[in-house]
Amino acid sequence: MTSHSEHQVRVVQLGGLMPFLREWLDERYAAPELADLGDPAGVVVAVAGGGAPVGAAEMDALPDLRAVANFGVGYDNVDVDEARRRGIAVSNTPDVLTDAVADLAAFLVVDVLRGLTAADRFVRSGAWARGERLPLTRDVRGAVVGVLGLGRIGTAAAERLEGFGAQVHYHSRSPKDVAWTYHPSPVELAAASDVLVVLTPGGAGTEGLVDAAVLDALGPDGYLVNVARGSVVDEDALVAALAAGRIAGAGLDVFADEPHVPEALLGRDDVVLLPHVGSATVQTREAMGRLVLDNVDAFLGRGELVTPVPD
Ligand code: 8YV
Repeated sequence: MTSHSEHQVRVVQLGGLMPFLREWLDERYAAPELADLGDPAGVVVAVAGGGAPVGAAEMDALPDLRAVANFGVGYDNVDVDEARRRGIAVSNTPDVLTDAVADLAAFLVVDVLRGLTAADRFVRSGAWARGERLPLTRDVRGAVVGVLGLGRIGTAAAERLEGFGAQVHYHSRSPKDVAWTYHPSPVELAAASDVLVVLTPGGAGTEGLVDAAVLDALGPDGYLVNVARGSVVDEDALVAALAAGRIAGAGLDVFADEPHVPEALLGRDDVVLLPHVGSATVQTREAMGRLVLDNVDAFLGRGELVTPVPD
């Protein structure tokens, strides 16, 4: 531990950070947690992660704050409008996690179609040994995978799924220069899809985008995969659609109120539930951490962030 009292503290940790990144920040900048910060004067950069909120209250507590470096490509935890009003710049960690999250999206598509996680439970429960049988599952080849949000991660997921022989359809705010089939609305995409894969950003602009109408368009043979943000899906509508058999199943890495998962999902064999692990590999999390440090260094050195969030 570096003694904070001997230094002018310029960087503060806003919580939600992984232990390795907390160590790096402490070693490099002697950066305390906000709760342990004495005098906030002179703190110009705050580092946040794990969805820890950064809003007016945090900004009020740091009168000299000029930049927020967020550990994560998603920055729906940061009140960017409030930051902009106060002249506070915000960075995220794009690109370095694209492959890991796209991998997980593709794995969940394969899992829901082939029933892998349910099959693992079948073996562990002794059902196989007792001579019980699992129902047959579905081929990935030929399945229509509808990517909702064709950004960096959506595109990388689509490429992977094409490798499995799936047909890619998508919806984004506008059509992209790609060979995949565009649909002008989430409902139309869902109606055409066997698996709808949510890969939009979170935040107010996409809240509840996947609602009961989208789930009904997906239909009783359709699956939902969400590796984006829980807020994009109306979770109550999802629970109701699964309970009524109005969709076939779901693969979920994100939830509306993490780490809380709706009780009604826990006992269901037609859902795969993961604890928000899209980017959770050693290599990817370290690369995200290095990019956070690059942003902090660049801001302290020349007043600029390396990967500012888009306007
Ligand atoms: C992380 C994520 O789980 O990058 C994001 O937006 O959701 C994930 O990579 C999280 O941000 C790290 O705490």
